[in-house]
Amino acid sequence: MEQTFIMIKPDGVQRGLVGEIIARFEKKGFCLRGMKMASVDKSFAGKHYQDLSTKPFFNKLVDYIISGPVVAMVWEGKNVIATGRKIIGMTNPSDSAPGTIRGDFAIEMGRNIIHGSDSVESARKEIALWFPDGTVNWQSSLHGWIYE
Ligand code: DAT
Ligand code: MG
Repeated sequence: MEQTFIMIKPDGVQRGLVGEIIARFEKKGFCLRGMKMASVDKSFAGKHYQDLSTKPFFNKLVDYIISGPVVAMVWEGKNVIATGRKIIGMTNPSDSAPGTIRGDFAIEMGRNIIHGSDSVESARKEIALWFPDGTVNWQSSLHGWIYE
C-alpha cells in the first residue's frame, strides 16, 4: 500500500492545528504508520528541501521550517500521495479551495502550515530521511470497512 510523508510545519503546531490535521487524514480512512515531534536544524531542513536549493526563496523556507517544532508523520493508503495533496490544497493558500487544510487555515505561501510528498519518489526519500529507523507495521481493524 502507498505511503506519504506529511509534516505539520511550525506555524501549524504553534496555532494548535495538530489534532485538526491528524483528524482529517484519520477520518478519511488513511492509516497512521509513524509520527514524531521534532525540531530540525538548517542542515536537516536543507536535505528535506534539497530539490528547492536553487530557488530564491530557499533560505527563507529553511528559516521557516527550523523556527519551531514540527510534527512528522507517515500515512498509508490507496493513492495517499495524490489524495493527501488534495486534502492539503494548493501551495499558495490563496489558490486553495475551502475544505482543504491550506484553504481553511492559511493565508500566505510562507505560512502554509503543512507539507505533503508530491510523488512516489519524493515520498520514499522523505520517509527514509525522517524515519531512518522505520515505521510501525500494523493494520486497522476497520480496514475491511474502508476498502472493498
Ligand atoms: P508544496 O509545499 O505545495 O509541495 P513546493 O514543494 O513547491 O510546494 O515548495 C515548498 C514550499 O516552499 C511551499 O510549501 C512554500 C514555499 N514556496 C514554494 N514556492 C514558493 C514561491 N514561489 N515563493 C515563496 N515560497 C514558495
Ligand atoms: Mg513540495
